[in-house]
Amino acid sequence: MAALVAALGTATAARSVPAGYGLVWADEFAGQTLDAARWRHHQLGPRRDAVNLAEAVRLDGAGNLVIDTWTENGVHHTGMIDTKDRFEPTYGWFEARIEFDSSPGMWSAFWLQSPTYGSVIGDPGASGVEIDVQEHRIECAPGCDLADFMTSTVHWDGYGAQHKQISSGRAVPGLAGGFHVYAFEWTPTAYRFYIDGELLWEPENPPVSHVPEYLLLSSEVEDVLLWAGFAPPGGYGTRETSTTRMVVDYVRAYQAVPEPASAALLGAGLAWLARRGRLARRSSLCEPSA
Ligand SMILES: [Ca+2]
Repeated sequence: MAALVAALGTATAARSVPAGYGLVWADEFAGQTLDAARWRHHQLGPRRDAVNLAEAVRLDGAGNLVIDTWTENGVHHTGMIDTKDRFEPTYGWFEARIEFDSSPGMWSAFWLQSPTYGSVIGDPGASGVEIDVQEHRIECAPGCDLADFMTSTVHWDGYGAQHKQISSGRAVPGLAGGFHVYAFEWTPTAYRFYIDGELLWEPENPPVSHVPEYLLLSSEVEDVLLWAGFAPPGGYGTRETSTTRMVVDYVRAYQAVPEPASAALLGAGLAWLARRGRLARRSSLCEPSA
């Protein structure tokens, strides 16, 4: 019995999706090729200090999406994908199980973006916001070690002079090694960021987006000391030899499920019975004692 209780306790602790949510979209990356009905390549061509290529994004045939980063002839290559025009939810619970790489000069992320980001300055609810659930880097400056940090950020009001952001970073021992589940809950009033089922950040009075947003998985290179550190002098290795990669086991999206009609009827019936019981008790109290 004790073993059963312990097992149930473990199962409860590991379950991170709140009650009331139902799965509405997912990619378990079980096939051999990226599903074009779910994903598209994001900004192919030069971006920052790399060139995004479609072939940098692949399924490994063992149930994982892989985004490789490599260097050929002095040029870094990597990739990004998004769900634009395919899956653009408003509100929900979004989670991805990811193993990040720890190479300097690059970072990888699981994030959401609004197709109308920055269109109405001063109204992030109508424009949408950029939500970085997790941006993984290992450096940010000399002596700065971010390998075990979960860094979540919300950007709004464009990327120019009006740009605003709130950010939270917290050390999570062991984050740099192995898979972890990064989750984000977006409600009409709140943002909550989780790792492995543990709440890490819930900003007060956040700029909540009330418009559809698409999901992104990305790796980028920015060969700058004060962001992700310098890239290795010789690059990341060739496509065949590089071990710099982001591996994603799954991405799942859940949204609030309306109360089933049968449950609502049952609830109304129980409420009626309770009222009737109270009335009956009240009337008996009013009856004159014998
Ligand atoms: Ca998988």
